[in-house]
Amino acid sequence: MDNNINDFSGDFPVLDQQVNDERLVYLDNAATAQRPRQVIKALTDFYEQDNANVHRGVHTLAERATKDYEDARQKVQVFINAPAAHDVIFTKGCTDSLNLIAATYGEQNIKPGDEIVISIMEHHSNLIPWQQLAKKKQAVLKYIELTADGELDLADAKHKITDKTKIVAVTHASNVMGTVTPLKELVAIAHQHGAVIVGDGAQAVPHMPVNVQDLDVDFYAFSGHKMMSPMGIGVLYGKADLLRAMPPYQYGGEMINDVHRDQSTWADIPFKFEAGTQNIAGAVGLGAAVDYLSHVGMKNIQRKEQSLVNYVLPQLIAIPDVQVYGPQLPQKHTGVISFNIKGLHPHDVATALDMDGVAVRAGHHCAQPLMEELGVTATARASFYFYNTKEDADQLIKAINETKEFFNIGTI
Ligand code: C6P
Repeated sequence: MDNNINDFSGDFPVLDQQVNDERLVYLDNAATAQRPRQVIKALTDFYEQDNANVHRGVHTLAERATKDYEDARQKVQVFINAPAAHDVIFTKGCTDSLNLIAATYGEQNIKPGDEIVISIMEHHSNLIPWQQLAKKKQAVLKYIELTADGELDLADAKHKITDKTKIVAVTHASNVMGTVTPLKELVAIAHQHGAVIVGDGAQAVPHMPVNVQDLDVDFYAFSGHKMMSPMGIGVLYGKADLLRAMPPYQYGGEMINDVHRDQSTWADIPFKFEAGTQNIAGAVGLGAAVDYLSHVGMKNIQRKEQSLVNYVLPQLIAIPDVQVYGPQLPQKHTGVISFNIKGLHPHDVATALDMDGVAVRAGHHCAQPLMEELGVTATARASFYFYNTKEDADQLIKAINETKEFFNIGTI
């Protein structure tokens, strides 16, 4: 185990508690991460000192709030290496960002007979917007399939992406199997065929260095709350020429240039896509989360999570009657691990683990087509973040063994 960046316990007040008389082990980070004191303080400071609406007032608080908000945008720009701050649009979250692209770029560019290509491991947020757009426009929705060990099948992607493809939309990391997709290669294939490509970074940005210019991705979406910011704030990155050519998503205050009785013109990016009062405090909190993550270092975070997976995955796979879905090799995994215990419903597993203080998610994880592909209706899912420890992994393994014993699994 890499112990370099092991002790963050003091920074995360919520982790310092017992549930059901056991030490809390929070392994539901793919659903939402916990917030460090630094992010909570940034929020409190904003509300106690600077709170005002942005881009509207000339009074001191309005100017401070505007600076805080735009500073947060610049922090995100640097964090993902976007070419300019105006390429970073604040949204409500990853779901909102993906819907924005479908409702604007998709509406404008998809015609009958065009093809949209996604993968079978997509979260519903990167599936339903394209499914509904395809239906509305009489376009064809195609799915890139998985290899036998749960990775995105690049050969199938080469086959599915054709000159008829107008949009490719693929997750950067699976929220079910922890698989990292070859996004850069997919970008190259999509561009060879003249298609734009959308990356869903919800499970990637919090866990690994992401460089949108190096990926050369056209659009990239992610949520703040999975990277320790407040909920209700997210990001859509887009290439400026594409964003400028797109129609607005919503109409209202602050997204306009001029409004007359019969016609209106739009503000430049990013404001064209930020109609109405935004989640200003959320953006400030996201900026603080970016500061925290940058201070720890995304490479360090990735290394720490990898060492946790190296430690826990082989132990999990070795437990009789436990099935792990997706890649079985730790180096092919993020900190997300889905599993089932033979004969038990994942909800019962999650409830039993909670009795031992271990918080995991159970269900279809908003990826029902993937569940169908895996031949299950649901899984239990443990998802690690850099503040988790080897002791957390030990408590998970112990709790799984106790759950098996409690339900007499493997003893008859
Ligand atoms: N996945 C999970 O427990 P929102 O809900 O907008 O913040 O993020 C949507 C989303 C999009 N793509 C991927 C790959 C995701 O994992 C998620 C959110 C959570 O797996 C909640 S369902």
